[in-house]
Amino acid sequence: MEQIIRIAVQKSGRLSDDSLSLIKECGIKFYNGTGKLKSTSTNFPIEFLFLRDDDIPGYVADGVADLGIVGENELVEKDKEVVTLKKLGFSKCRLSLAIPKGQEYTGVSYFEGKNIATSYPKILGDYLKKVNISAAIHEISGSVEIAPSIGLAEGICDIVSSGSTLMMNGLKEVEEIFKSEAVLIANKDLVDWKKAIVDKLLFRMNAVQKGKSNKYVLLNAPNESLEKIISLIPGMRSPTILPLAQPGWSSVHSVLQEDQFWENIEELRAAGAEGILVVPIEKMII
Ligand code: PRT
Ligand code: ZN
Repeated sequence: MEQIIRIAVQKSGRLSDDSLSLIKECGIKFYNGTGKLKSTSTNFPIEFLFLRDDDIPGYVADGVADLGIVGENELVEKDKEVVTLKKLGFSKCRLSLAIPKGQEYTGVSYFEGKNIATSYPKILGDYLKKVNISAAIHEISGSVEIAPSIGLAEGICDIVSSGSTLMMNGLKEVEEIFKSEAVLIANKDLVDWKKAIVDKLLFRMNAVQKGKSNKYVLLNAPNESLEKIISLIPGMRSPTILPLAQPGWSSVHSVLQEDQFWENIEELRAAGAEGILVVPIEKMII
């Protein structure tokens, strides 16, 4: 049998583009024609199944797919036994309770004895149990935000990202009950040769992610401030220092973490650095 793993990705929706870009950034080539349900990479032992996101946890749990990319909200709601290998950092959102804007919110006891419409009955049910509230959960599969205005429920529990859908429907967010982002999941009983391919893929994904969270920095500095500057940007092992044509000056090259970026740049300027260039890194292997 040909040794190839299968990954389930969302066919079309909010997860699709980022899932496929991540795979492409890992150097994995494949043909993704519209309407195709399956595709095989031409340069990596992986086959793609394009599915509704709702079906991905189940396919991975059953072993129809070895891997899947899905939102944590869908994963927890479906409650299937799979292994989460990695948070992927995209499709971030939250699952929140919301009520009509005009209502006074007095805390979670507001929901006692009320009706709540949602597409996430499990996550909501678990939350209500945790906070000791008994409310009736009305499961609906879409357009949850209109439930209060048509008299179906007094409140809703739905995915929120910018908040504009709630606002447009005269609702306000009152409790965040779950945070979500896309995750890479795997079947829990992968055989060794499949695990080896998954490890190769993870190695590439980690390199891409590390690259994204770091920047390559080039700057010029007077030689007398080099010591201070090196202490600010230690880099992967240590920075590269090259002499400039102008005597007494050097060019310093190093790597900086994106999240400390502005703070570091200010300190570098204060230490005498100038001509600072910040360049994205495509991949980073340490
Ligand atoms: O067809 P299929 O079943 O595959 O897709 P789907 O329609 O069920 O899901 P899709 O593509 O809409 O979302 C896939 C995943 O993206 C979700 O499971 C979440 O993990 C994640 N995600 C991130 C979101 C949002 N952001 C989001 N904003 N999922 C849905 N929304 C919707 C939300 O339901 C609400 O209607 O957007 C609206 C709220 O957005 P704001 O920006 O107005 O607050
Ligand atoms: Zn769905």
